[in-house]
Amino acid sequence: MQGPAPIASRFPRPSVMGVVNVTPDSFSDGGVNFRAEDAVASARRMVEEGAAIVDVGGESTRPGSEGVSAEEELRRVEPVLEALQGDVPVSIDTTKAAVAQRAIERGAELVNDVTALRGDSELAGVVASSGAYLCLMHMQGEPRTMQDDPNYDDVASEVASFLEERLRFAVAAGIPEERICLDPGFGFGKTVEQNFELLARLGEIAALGRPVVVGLSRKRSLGRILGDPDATTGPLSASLAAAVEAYERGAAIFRVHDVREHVEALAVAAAVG
Ligand code: HH2
Repeated sequence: MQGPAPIASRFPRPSVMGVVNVTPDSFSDGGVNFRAEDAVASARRMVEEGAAIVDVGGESTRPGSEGVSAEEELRRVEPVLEALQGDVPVSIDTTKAAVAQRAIERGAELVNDVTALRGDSELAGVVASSGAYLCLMHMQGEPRTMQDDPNYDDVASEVASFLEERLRFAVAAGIPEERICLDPGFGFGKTVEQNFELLARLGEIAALGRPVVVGLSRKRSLGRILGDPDATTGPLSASLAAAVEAYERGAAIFRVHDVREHVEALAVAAAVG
């Protein structure tokens, strides 16, 4: 049997991944898509607007969040996956093997794991045996406490070394390198300054040779750089600027809430080259 195409050809630069949080409490869109029918309608609209894939998640990872059980996560996402199966390309945003397994059975082609295979020890096996694509993301600490005191000697080189090590781990667990993409994890255990340094030096992550995913859309650092020290989100205008800056430094896949605007902004960036 022929395996899936390498992730770089399945998602050419720039590709947009639409965010569909089936949660009551996500920082960016909490509650908007908590009802399955709303989530399904959002996912379909995002594909019409040019998303290459939609990232469906049933657990918020916002700073301070506690997490939910696999049963609750499945209760949220499964009806959505079922409705989208066969029509809409889906990524599952989960750290849990049981959720990933069920999502793959329901057609998910990518597993987006914000723990980079450090959470559930069964997850690597689920991905390896399924042929799914995998996103490995950097996070310092865990969502509940990650923004308490983020600390690095050199944020970009530490994130790059971490991702290189997790890539080796995933490959050793039987997941082909050509199916893996890497994400520096903007906002996951990083101050505003650290997030912007990481964005400026994103080329060092791209130099690892794997497609780079970025999740900058609506992140609080964008609101804070605009002068509101208590911002918990950032505006669309700032999200678009950040996406273009990331594109120029080699990012390939853009995890965003506002699909049409990002598709348009990135088309301009790509036309410039
Ligand atoms: N950010 C969030 C969730 N998952 N996955 C990847 N690969 N990269 C990211 O930057 C990323 C992610 C947080 O954003 P959101 O899903 O909008 O909010 P919440 O975690 O509160 O559901």
